[in-house]
Amino acid sequence: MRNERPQPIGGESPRTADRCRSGRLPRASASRRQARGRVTSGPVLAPTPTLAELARRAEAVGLAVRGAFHPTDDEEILRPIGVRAGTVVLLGFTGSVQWANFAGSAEAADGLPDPLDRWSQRVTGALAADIGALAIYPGGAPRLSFQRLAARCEAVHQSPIGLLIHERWGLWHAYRGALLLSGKVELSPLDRAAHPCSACRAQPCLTSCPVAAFGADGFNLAACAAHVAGAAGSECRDRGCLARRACPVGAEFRYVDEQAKFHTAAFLRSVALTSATEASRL
Ligand code: B12
Ligand code: SF4
Ligand code: SF4
Repeated sequence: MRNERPQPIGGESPRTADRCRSGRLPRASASRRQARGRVTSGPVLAPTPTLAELARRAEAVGLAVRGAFHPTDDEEILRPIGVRAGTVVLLGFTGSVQWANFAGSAEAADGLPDPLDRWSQRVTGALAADIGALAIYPGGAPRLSFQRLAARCEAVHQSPIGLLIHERWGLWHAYRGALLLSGKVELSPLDRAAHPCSACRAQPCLTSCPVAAFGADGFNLAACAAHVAGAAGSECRDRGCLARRACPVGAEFRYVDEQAKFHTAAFLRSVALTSATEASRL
């Protein structure tokens, strides 16, 4: 599949969006396969929405538009899914602004695994189906780098602790999905604000972790996870990563305790799952 040329998007049905959401590569219809490299005729496409219209629709389903970009015809970031798009629109959370939309949802209350992923897929999938876009997700397979997507869409920078930092939201933001549209949404040039970390001499994020998980060799995931899961880790476990909380940028957007606790629990589950998978491969 990787060697196939990217397929264009155009007037996809909800089923195509479903296939993409489920992690399977979207397959082009016979007519689109024949007309590789361009968006074909076929179903009448809805006019390409403006970014303001997309922001309004995203807000209505509980998400924020985080930015957008026009990928190249052979966009490296999208190569794993073999899809060609006119515009990629990134959706996500900023601080705790959208948290209540999820926290009050059926998924948050049903006791089943991965409630936030399921909520994100439901609301983003419905939006994608509405506008004839494909939806992709940070947890999808094949895995796409949402941090690299984000760097193309909005003014974010790499922080010393690996997370992307935004001049307004600081380290308090995340990505919930992206819409791939066939048309080119009109975009203003990206205003690359100055890197917030360049004005931060003290770099408290690097010295606040009780187990010094951010060292010269990168992030010590095992040390972090052991601490967070242990008796001494209640501060990280219940209120979120101390290193992240030490950052002065966007401090007013720090996650509310309920949100921080939810993410830390998800992080621990994900690390346990990864270790179990790796162990079963040995
Ligand atoms: C797998 C993954 C992890 C794994 C990383 C294991 C590993 N090193 O492989 C684990 C479970 C450890 C992890 C942890 C966290 N992650 Co994470 N993670 C992802 C995920 C789903 C895939 C990354 C990937 O494999 N990409 C594919 C490769 C090709 O792209 P890449 O950009 O080179 O990927 C690397 C980085 O993303 C890095 N990475 C991922 N998360 C983190 C976190 C930190 C602190 C660091 C240093 C690096 C790092 O690991 C990848 C492989 O090297 C992405 C979503 C996505 N699809 O991008 C989120 C993502 C990168 N994670 C995110 C977050 C927020 C976290 C946590 C802070 C979650 C939390 N608790 O709230 C924690 C950090 C731990 C902590 N102490 O708090 C956000 C980052 C947002 C931002 N502002 O930059 C993302 C984009 C998810 C999202 N929905 O927004 N994560
Ligand atoms: S504490 Fe300073 S160096 Fe660390 S992420 Fe925040 S601004 Fe950047
Ligand atoms: S969660 Fe706690 S242990 Fe893990 S990196 Fe953050 S401060 Fe360190």
